[in-house]
Amino acid sequence: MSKTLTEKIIKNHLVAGSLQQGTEVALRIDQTLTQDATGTMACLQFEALGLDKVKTKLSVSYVDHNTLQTSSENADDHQFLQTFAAKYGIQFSKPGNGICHQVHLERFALPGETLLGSDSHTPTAGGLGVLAIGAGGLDVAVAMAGGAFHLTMPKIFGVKLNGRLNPWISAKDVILELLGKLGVDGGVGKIFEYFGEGVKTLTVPERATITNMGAELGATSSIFPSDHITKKFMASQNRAEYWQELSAAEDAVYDQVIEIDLNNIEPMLAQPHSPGNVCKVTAVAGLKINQVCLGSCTNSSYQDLMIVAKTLQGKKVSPGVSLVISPGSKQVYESIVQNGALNDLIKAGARILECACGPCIGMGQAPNTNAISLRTFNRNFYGRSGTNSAQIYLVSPETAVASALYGVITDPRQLGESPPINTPETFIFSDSLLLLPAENPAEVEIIRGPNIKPLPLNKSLSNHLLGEVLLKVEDDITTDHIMPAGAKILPLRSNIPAISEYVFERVDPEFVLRAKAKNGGFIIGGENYGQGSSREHAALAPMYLGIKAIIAKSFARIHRANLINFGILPLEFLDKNDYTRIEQGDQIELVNVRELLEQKNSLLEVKNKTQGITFKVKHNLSDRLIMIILAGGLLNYIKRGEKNEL
Ligand code: MIC
Ligand code: SF4
Repeated sequence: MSKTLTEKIIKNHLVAGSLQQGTEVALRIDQTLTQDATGTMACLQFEALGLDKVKTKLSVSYVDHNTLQTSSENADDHQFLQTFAAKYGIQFSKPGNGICHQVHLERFALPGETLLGSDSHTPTAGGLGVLAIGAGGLDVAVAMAGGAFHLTMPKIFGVKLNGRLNPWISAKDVILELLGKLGVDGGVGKIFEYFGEGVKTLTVPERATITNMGAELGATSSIFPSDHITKKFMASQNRAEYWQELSAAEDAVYDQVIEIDLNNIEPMLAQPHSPGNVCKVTAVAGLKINQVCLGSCTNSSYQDLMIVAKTLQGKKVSPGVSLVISPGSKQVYESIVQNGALNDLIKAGARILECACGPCIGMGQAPNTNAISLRTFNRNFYGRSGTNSAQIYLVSPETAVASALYGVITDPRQLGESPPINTPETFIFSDSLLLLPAENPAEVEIIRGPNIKPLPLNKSLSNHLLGEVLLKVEDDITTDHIMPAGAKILPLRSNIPAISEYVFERVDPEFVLRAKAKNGGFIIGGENYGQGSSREHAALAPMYLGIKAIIAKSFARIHRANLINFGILPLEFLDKNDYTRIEQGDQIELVNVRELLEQKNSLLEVKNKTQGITFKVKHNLSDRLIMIILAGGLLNYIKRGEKNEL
C-alpha cells in the first residue's frame, strides 16, 4: 500500500510491531529533548538505568521553563542539569538560549528522524518533517538509554491545505480553526499529516505553529512534508546539507481527510478557558483588554516578532494595555537587535522579557484581577496565568498587536496594508549558550542542590484494591488542574514530597489532606482525563499520595502513559453512564486484580460498597503494559530485567 509520510518514517524506525492501527509499535528514537521542568526527573531516571552515556544520535537538555530564580531551587537545578549533560553526552542549552522547541527547530531538527521530548509540544519539530512526539520524562530517559519508544499505532489524519492565507491571517488562525472544528480531544490516537498545494505557501516557522498546537487537539503528533521551503529554512540555519526531501506517496491513503481552504480562514481566537473554545475575532471584537503577551513555543519566531515590530513602528501601545514580549530564542532576539526591530518594539512601549517560556507557564506576568489578557500562546487553562479570575484569550501575533494598539480586541485586517517581512538568507547562530558534552566525562562531578530529592518508586500492584473515592472531576481535566505549575510550584519539580502538597490545589484545596488522611484512594474522571502537558508529576505526585487507580470515561495519551509508568491503573468505564453512579466519598473495592490482569482479562469489576452496586471497567493494556503495571511501574519492570527493554 502507498504510504503516508508518517508511515514511511515509522517503518524506517520500527523495532517491533507492525503498522497495523491500534496495535503496539516500538520505535527507535534518533533524538531526544528534555526541558528543565521535566528534565531533572528524566535525569534521575536515566541515572537509575545505570548507563555511562546516552545512546541516541543526539540528546539536548534545555533550560527554558524555570528561569525565574526567585530563590535557589531553579539555579541549583540548572547546575545539576548542566553537569549531568556534560557527563552523559548531552548537549546543554543554557537558560537564556530560548524555548526548547524553537531552538530545536532552528539548530537540531532533521527531516525524517524521530524525536522524543519530555514536553507535550515536541511535535513543533514536525514543521520540519520530523516525527516528533511528546512523552513523560521516564519514556524519554529510556529512549536516551537506547530503549525503544512504545505507542499504539495511531490513525493518520490527512489535512489537505488549499489556497493561500490572506494578509493579516496567519498559521495560528489555521490551527485555531482546526481546534474549533475538532475540539481538544479530536486528535487523540491520531497523527495529523499536512499535504496539498497550500503547504507550499507556508514557511517552516508557520508550519511549526500548526504542528505545535496539534498538541491541543490531543494528537500524538503532527507533520509537514520536507520540501524546498524546508531546505531554504535549513540553509538559513547553515544546515542545508542535512536536508532531505520527504512526502507522502501521491496515492497515500489516510484514515480521514479534512480540507482547509487557506483563502477562507479568518482571524480566530480561543476564549477562556480552553484552546478548543474557538470563535472568530469579529465575534468578540471591541472587548476591552488589559494585557497582551507575545511569545511561547507557538508564536515567538523571527517572523512572528517582525510582524509585530513593523506594525508598531512609529505607534504607541494603548495606555490601558501592558504588552510583554518574549523572543523564542537568542537567535530571534539577536536578529531583531541587529535589524533595529527591537528598537521599534521598545519605543512603542513593549516590555521585553528573556527568551523563555515565562508567562505561558505562569512564571511571571500574572495579569491583574479579572483581567482580559490576549496571548499568542497555546493554552488558556483556568488559573495557568497565575490569576484565577483572569480571562485568557489565545490569538495570533497579528490579532495581538492590533489589539495592543487599540486597547480592545481588534480584527487585524482593520490595520490596512500588511507590512512585508523579509526573512534573512542566513540567521545569526553564535550558539554561545549551547554547550557540548565534556571531553573527559569521568572528570565531571554532578552537582546536586538540596532541592533534588530521590525519585520515589511505587510498590508492585496489590491484588486487592480498597479505598475511598477522593475526588470526582468532570471532562477535560488538564494536568494543570492535577499538578499546577507557576512561579510558586514549578521550582519544586525536583522534589516530589514537596510538590505533592499542591496536587489538585485549584480544584479542591482539601484534596491532599484527604488523600493523606485516607492513606490514598481513587479518583473518578470524565472524558479526556489528563489532557495537556506531558508532566509526569501529574502521575508521580498522586502516586506519592497513594492513588491506586483512576477510573475515567477516557484518558489523554501522554497522561495515561505516565500513570502506567508509575504503576497507577488507568481504568475506563465500560458503560459511561456508570460515571453517574459513583460519588466522592464512596468506598470502592477491586478484588483479584493481579490475577485477572495476569490472566489477560480485559475487564475488571468495581464494587461500590457505599452505593451497593457493581460496575465493569476496562483497562485496554497491552501484555507489556500489564507487566509494567504489575511491577509497579516502568523503572521497576526494567530493573527486574524480566524483559530486556534497553
Ligand atoms: C506546558 O506547556 O504545559 C509545559 C509546561 O511545557 C509542559 C511540560 C511541563 O509541565 O513541564 C508540557 O507541555 O508538557
Ligand atoms: Fe514552554 Fe509554554 Fe511551550 Fe510549554 S507551551 S514549552 S510552557 S512555551
